[in-house]
Amino acid sequence: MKKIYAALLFSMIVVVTGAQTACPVIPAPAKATVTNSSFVLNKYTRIYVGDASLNDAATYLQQELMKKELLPLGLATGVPGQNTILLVLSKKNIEGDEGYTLGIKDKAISIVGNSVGGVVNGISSLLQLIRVQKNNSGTIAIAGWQISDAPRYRWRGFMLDESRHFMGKQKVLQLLDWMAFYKLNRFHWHLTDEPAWRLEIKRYPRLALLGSVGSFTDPLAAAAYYTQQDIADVVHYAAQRNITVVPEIDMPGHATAANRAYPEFSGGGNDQHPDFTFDPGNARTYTYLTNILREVNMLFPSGMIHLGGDEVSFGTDKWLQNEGIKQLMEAHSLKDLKAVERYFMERMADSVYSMDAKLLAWDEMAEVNLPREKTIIFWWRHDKPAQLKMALEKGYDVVVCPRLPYYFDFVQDSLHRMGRKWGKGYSPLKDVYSYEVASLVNEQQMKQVQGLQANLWTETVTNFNRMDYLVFPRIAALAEAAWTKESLKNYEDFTGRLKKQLGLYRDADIYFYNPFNPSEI
Ligand code: TNX
Repeated sequence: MKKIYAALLFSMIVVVTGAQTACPVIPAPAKATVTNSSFVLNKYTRIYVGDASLNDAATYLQQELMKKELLPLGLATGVPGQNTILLVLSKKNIEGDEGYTLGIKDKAISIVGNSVGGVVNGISSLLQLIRVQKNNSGTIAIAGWQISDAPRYRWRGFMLDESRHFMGKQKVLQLLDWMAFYKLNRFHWHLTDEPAWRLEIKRYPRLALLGSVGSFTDPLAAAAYYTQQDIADVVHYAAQRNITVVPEIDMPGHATAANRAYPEFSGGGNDQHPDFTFDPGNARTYTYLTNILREVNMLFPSGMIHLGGDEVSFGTDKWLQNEGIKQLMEAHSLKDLKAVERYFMERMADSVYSMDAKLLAWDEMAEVNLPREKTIIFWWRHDKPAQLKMALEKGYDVVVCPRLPYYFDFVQDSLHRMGRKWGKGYSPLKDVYSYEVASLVNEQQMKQVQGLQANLWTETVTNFNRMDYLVFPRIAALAEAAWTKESLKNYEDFTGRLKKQLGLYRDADIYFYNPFNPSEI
């Protein structure tokens, strides 16, 4: 008798664990079990919104089902009946800040989140289950699942550089759709750099009007920038999808386009990088930049501004001949140009903090002394782990985005010519998936690691196809690395689930790289 029980128990365990790996969702949920039910989604299905704060989440679900499933679903009025998708807020039995449960039963689907973001994440899991299971028969029957899920990291980011090449609003909204589909929740928008300034600033109109002419590959490219209305639209669209938009206004380096519009604030550069820096020796530079940041802070309600701070030394050749800088160095006993850089950043940091915003910056700025609770450092130089360690030792929160494997301008396959590679350095799907920062960080410091981010620099990204080819399918691997606990990560299993996603890319006209058939284009 005992033996029979043991065998029964064993087969139940096999069924349960088997069911977990079979869940097709990317990123893999913390817990997922198959149930015997099946929900039929049709045009009579209604969406029940359990709390007014979930209206935007409902809109996200409605828009997606309209676009891809051609189902214009209405909202339920009054007490929810059968054939309903319920969106509910509750803190009970749900982990983390953005956790959720998703239950698919015969008569109803319930998505319960412990926050609006949690509900959005539940919606994205549902959308994935719908899309990878749907056939062409017209009816959409979704197999029963009971999922209970929460993210590993709170920062699951993607950065797009639109200074080097402008992609435009429609492409950005499409990117936000895919980010939400994979539960990425931070869109870092690199809007200013050497070739162009892409953001309207009302107080300094020439920034957009003159600064937005040109691109990395074509100095004569027509002016292209986001109006403040465009920004508001993108920020709202992102918020509906649980994505916080973080603007980057790079300084004091990478300032060439701005200096073209307002040369009086230029600190010069060199032949390779003309007018690369803002002028730290001119007191009016600080007022000018602070005025810009005030508008930026109004436009982006994230309460975070990324000030760059990278590669300043590319353009400091003329600083020692600058009278203003010489005086500044004397007045504040600044010994060298690094000290001037630090002074500049500390002063601009005060402006950011005075607006009640957090300051974000690249890892060069780990050297600056800033308040830890208001600063996040982005570690990008994979060949300089010391910089990451310094940031952590100083107590800063950190976002981890090492060039290899998280710079998506590096190619996915050593044979690719679209994009960058350095000798053997490129970023295959597997590296993006498998990356773990733990070997560089002690357990205590892991609490300061906010999460992971991929950065798409666009020097080589001249059109949408090139962008898609670099982003897909690595975005899915990034998402699982940032969402799923290490103990549940499994590359073989991931690639099995990924195969189904490629069909979705085809349906969406995405020009993706197929890792299972590298010669396909
Ligand atoms: C370094 S990463 C940069 C970018 C370039 C990128 C190219 C960083 C903070 N600065 O300006 O676009 O390399 O991979």
